[in-house]
Amino acid sequence: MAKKEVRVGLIGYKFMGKAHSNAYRQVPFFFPDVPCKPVMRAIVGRTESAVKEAMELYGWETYETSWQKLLERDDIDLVDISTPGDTHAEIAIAAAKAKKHIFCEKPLANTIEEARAMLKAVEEAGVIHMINFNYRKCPAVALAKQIIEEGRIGQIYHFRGQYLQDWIVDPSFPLVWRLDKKVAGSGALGDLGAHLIDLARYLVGEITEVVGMWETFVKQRPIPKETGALAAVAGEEMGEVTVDDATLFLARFENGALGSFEATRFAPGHKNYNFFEINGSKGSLRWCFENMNELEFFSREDPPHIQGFRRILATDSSHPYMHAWWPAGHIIGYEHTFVHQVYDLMVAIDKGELPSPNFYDGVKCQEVLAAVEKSIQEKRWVKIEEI
Ligand code: SOE
Repeated sequence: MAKKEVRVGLIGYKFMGKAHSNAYRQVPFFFPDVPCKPVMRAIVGRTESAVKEAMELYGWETYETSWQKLLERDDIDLVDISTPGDTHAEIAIAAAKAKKHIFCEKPLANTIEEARAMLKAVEEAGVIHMINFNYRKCPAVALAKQIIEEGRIGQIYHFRGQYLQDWIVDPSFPLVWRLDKKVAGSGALGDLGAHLIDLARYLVGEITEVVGMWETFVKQRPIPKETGALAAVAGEEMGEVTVDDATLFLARFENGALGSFEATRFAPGHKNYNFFEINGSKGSLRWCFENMNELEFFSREDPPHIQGFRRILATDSSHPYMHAWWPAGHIIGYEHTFVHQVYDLMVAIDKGELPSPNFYDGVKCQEVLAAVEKSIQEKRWVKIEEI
């Protein structure tokens, strides 16, 4: 029997647009058990020549130069928002009104008000919604969740998260949109910290209060004349950086655990170092995206003479999502995390149930982002319930 089709309209064709396009292509190929088949119906971008080129390169059937046009089409079931944060709320609220399912890039929005309005809109419309916190979908991270749920590390005491990059450490690196508060909402906090917050919520639980600090080390940068994924060519004129280069914060969790978080774009040598360590009464877990297939696990239940961190290569077919890929030991990479998101989304659409993470998780993350910002502005601990 032919599979149900989910006709997708993707808005955005740069870094994330490419990663999402690849995911729609790969899911039916690698996951024969996927219940619905994504159909790459339309891609949207403002610059006609560029969006046409993306359509051809990525394999979309048609293109539009306005997202409003996409929403008017009755041959689109799922709207994928892969644009910067300042556009998410308007598009998502309109897409929900048009009764489209929605897959949205992180962070959900640029403000908590927008994020809450988005959640309200999808709930009222009764559509399926998902947010792209793709690091949850690394098999080793999903395995960490399983190990925690099996009680193998016991009561959790600590979450230690670091997300370190270095792509803007050069002061002559241009003022790209990720450094503009109006477009991106915040800097390292919303771009990188949001992933850590999501991982912390996924693995440990809800955060109740935070206290933070941030810094913008380079305050003026050249305005770009050309931009790519995370690259750009500097122009002559200078402009003001309006976001944080680095943000650090401490947190308390509902279950009594303590958290420390560091998100920075000023850590030379670190390209995409998304790291956490979790310590519990019975053991510890440790993971870093730069070795994304590996999870380290220490168990106090091992006999003392052989205790030590063990390295689990999470590529066996018994590990989450790995039934679809290669024989054990044949590792996977960054793009696969997006394939797993889309796989989960297709399953959710088929069942008519919400996938995880969804807009609710987006709002919970946004509350923490807002609380960190408030704490920095007011120089005090801020409870999440104040947001
Ligand atoms: C840039 O910092 C970036 O591409 C983020 O926007 C992504 O969310 C992260 O996964 C990798 O780094």
